[in-house]
Amino acid sequence: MWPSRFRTARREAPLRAHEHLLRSSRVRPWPVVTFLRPDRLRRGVQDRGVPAKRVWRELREASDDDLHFRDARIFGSMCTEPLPIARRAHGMFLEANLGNPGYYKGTWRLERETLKMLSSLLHGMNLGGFTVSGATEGNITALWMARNTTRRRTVIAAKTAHFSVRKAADLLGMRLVEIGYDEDYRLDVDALRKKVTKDTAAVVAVAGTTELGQVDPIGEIGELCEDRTFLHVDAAFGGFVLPFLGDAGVPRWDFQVPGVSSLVLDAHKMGMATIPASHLLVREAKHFAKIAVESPYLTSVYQTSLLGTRNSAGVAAAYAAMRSLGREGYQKIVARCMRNTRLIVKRAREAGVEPVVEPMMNVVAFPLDDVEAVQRALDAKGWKVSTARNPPALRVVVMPHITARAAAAFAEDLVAACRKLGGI
Ligand code: 0PR
Repeated sequence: MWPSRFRTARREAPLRAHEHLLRSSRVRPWPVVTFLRPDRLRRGVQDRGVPAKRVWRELREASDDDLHFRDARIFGSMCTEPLPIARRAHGMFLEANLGNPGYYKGTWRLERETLKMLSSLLHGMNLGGFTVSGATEGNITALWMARNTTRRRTVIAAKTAHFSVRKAADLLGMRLVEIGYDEDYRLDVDALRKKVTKDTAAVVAVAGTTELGQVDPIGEIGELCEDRTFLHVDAAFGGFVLPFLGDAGVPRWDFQVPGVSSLVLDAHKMGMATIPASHLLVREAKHFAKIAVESPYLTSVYQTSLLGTRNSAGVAAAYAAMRSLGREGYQKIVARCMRNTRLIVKRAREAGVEPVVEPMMNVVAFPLDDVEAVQRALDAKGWKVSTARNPPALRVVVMPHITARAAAAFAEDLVAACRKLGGI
């Protein structure tokens, strides 16, 4: 039986242009799979190609129906407008396929250079790694390595971990043990201590939780895991924020912690690159050997990636973003996001709305009496925000496309909506 979301997708008529933009993503679940009924097909592949002009018009119409980061209305996404240089780099490397690296030595060099930059950023020595399509692929690959190296099948993660960990466990036939969190919504180390056993293949810790931007106590988790089990850090979001926050108040979270075995960070989130660009870094080479598959007719003898044909435009985009920004560039971007986040928190606080936790990064959540009513009111004003489950709250992600003006205008509308609907 299909889960209800899928059933909804099946029954509903296709959305009309524009209509979907007015609806809140939370209020009505999105169709996740499109089922086409033959009687609804307007056209299939036509025998003759249509003129390019017409194709362009169709593409423009589709793009006009999308939301765009440049409009500074999106507070519900962890992605942002890529840097112009990353965009151009992406376009330059559309043919490259690092699944067959011998043909694309230049792209391969860019990947190695990117990994070197990341190693130094993350306090790693001799790390192995490669570009992946996103933290989902990174999490799956890390747990695949952990399962094959340890020959165990249990994964432990906090309930606050991203749902991609659940996907990974399911795919890999591993048992996921979900544990609780402390009063700051960070993985509960005491609960972890009780659960780590000789059957534990891996622990997943998060540096920048999806819902609240919190960082699990990775220093303590590392001590617990060292020489006992594989520790994977999901820094999909935090990977390009934490190194640029300045040292004050940032706990150890990267390869500085000896127990950390692998780490994933998304360049297509705060890294300012294009989608898809993410990186998986691994401390010990032996883990790669455990997932290697012979690829005899390719220029590589073995493949150690989940994907065969590998996106390589994202490699160039990540390289371009990191080279052109440098530490200083990222520091400025992160500082601006944090200023805007603090401004929103300050205005909300003045109106009596406290965040769930003091934001460490540019993600903040406000617990409200009727979260969805406030979300709808903001939606009607053109602001896109999402919601958190744990606790139920309005989730605001303040990405680099948000200007100071947009943040101030959003804060006013947020306060007004909260006064009217949110029980303050
Ligand atoms: N780990 C963490 C901590 C994440 O936040 C995410 C994605 C992932 C893993 C998975 O990363 P990929 O989706 O890159 O494989 N977090 C966002 C989320 O689920 C992804 C996202 C981004 C969703 C932009 C929507 C959007 O508009 O919310």
